[in-house]
Amino acid sequence: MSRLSDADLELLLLIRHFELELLELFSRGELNGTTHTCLGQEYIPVAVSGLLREEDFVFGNHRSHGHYLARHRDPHGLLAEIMGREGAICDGVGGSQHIHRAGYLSTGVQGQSLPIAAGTALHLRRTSPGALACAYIGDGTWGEGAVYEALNLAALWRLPLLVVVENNGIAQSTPTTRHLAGTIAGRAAAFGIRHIGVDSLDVSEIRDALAPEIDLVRSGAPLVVEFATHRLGPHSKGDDTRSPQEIQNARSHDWYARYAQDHPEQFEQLDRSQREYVQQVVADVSGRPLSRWADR
Ligand SMILES: Cc1ncc(C[n+]2csc(CCOP(=O)(O)OP(=O)(O)O)c2C)c(N)n1
Repeated sequence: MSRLSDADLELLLLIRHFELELLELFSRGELNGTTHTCLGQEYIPVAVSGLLREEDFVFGNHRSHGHYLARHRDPHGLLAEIMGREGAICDGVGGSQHIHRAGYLSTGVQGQSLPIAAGTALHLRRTSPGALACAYIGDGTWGEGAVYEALNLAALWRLPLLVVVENNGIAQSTPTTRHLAGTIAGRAAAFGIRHIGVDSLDVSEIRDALAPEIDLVRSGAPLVVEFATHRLGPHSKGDDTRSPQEIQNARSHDWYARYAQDHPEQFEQLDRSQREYVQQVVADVSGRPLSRWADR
């Protein structure tokens, strides 16, 4: 894999250790509800966020800790939100999935983001030419009708809309082959929308391939970028229906082990520092008082 800047590798490792610490907190009974980790998929928001600008708007989904951290690099606020502690991004009301902050919105309702992203793209075209709306969705979310209403208007109105598809081959417990007829590329083509497939794990390589395409989005040519990726963990908590072989296959695509092998010195140092940093975040946030709903 290409050698990354320390800043990019730190972000990758921040997301990885944040997710691992969340699972640890769950196993100690310190978190309520559920959570969807992006273990294995961290390189996607890291690669994409390097091509985004301050004035762009990012839409996340139910599996968005990495999307948020790549956008705002704020593990304290996110963990406080998830734990319902002081300093939470949305006063602890949104939790893991429902987060709003400048230039960023996530909701756990599949497909909900795309019509809103299309509307935001229209708004940005009028008020901030050159800015785009970027929405992350999974393969399973192509089963939602709202996706197609949004794609229709994005194509018709030439909206600066970037749809990032994290195709991890499964939606909760249903393999993509059992829920999706045809292809995502074919569905984008039906609207005359450009589609690019990415199967690389290499952040630099991905950015080189996407940079000129994302420039075109900014001038009104919507784009679907489909990442062939692998989910290392269960869908949320304790609901992994995959066979041991399927899980092993996902692990064999993990960027973490590959990068560690290719750049051991840089990796070991930054892996340690990010693990310790996230442990400090956990200690700090866990010790805070409960968050209170403020007037907004
Ligand atoms: C409208 C709606 N229906 C069902 C759900 C329950 N649900 C949450 S995530 C999920 C599967 C999502 O699969 P995919 O879009 O492939 O994303 P992934 O979880 O693989 O990242 C389902 C069915 C939901 N959140 N929203």
